[in-house]
Amino acid sequence: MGAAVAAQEVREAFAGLYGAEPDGVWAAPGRVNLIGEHTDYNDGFVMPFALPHQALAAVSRRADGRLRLHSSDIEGGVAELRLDDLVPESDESWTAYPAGVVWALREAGHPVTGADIHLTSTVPTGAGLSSSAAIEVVVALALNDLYELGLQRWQLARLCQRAENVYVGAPTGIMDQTASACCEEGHALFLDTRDLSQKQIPLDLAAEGMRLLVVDTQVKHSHSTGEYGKRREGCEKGAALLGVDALRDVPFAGLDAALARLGDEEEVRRLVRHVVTEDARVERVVALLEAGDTRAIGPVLTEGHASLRDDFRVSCPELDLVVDTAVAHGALGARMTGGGFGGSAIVLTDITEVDTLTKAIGEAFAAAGHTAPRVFEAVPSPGARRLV
Ligand code: GAF
Repeated sequence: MGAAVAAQEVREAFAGLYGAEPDGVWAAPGRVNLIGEHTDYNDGFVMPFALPHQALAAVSRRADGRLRLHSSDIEGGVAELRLDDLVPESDESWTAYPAGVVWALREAGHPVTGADIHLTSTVPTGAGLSSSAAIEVVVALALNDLYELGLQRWQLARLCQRAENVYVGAPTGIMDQTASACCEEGHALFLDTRDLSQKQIPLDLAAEGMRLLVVDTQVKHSHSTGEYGKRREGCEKGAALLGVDALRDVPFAGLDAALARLGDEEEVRRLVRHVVTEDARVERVVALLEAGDTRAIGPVLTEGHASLRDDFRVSCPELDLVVDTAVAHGALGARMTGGGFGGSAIVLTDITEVDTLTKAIGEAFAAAGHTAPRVFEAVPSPGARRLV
């Protein structure tokens, strides 16, 4: 569906719900991460790009301290909240994401006095593709425009992360919100999560005869469950034991010495090894892409998967099956993407191998008795923007 048609549908749905045309319509995408996993809460490097799948929001201002929320993707009608009643970790439903953004804006002193919001999204949920960040960012961007707050994209991303960490209660990093807010069409975003400095790296796989497939294993995951938080705590413990602010400060050249200093902390040692080698992998991928050697990133992606599986331990049998099958059938590289514990993998392949790989992965899932995966092509797409 074209952007104009989608925007018109959202406008009409808003008018049907709230009895008036919205002040505007905004879009914010989900993302895949090419490389740089579980590095963002260690002040490290990441390299996501925006998906064509996006959240759309039709929004109008209100002046009476009320927030009305509706999603066409969820049963249950319009939720009506009072801004003064917004309290962190008080809401376990989907409304915590948009309400959390309003809470974070107000808590930071921005004069938001209410809104009517209608949302719809094509980002698959629970698939490790940042459906929550897309919702947060589209709401933040809309309110930034409507209330003329003048916040920059990276500031919106920080506020959205705060909404997710404090209001929703999920201890995630800054990658997903920054990807949704700052990615550009035709580019991957090389992001330093310490200071949010960014570089847009051109990525035109089709021009080089390649494709990037996303394989959604259909195994649902959530970052508010304990395992993600445990990894984060383990990394913080590693940084403390090594006397650095964050694991980003452990140089790759000094990794062996750092690991030796961790003594019998085997669990922490593995986390540290993943983060430090993963930061180095991001830098390798950036160097290869900038040198025009795109095919050579494949093995780096696969190496990253092994590190997430063996050291960081956030993979699962379905993700491993995608990667193993893809590599065995001629993929250039493959890895899980996002937080893990389910969700999606990415497969870099020559265009000539797309059908063979898709079939092989489907057959491997059927033979293992897993639910059939959903496979689609990912093209670097635009970041968040106003449509109408
Ligand atoms: C999830 C989190 F939301 C991100 O912040 C990041 O940590 C990612 O998992 C792992 O790289 O998507």
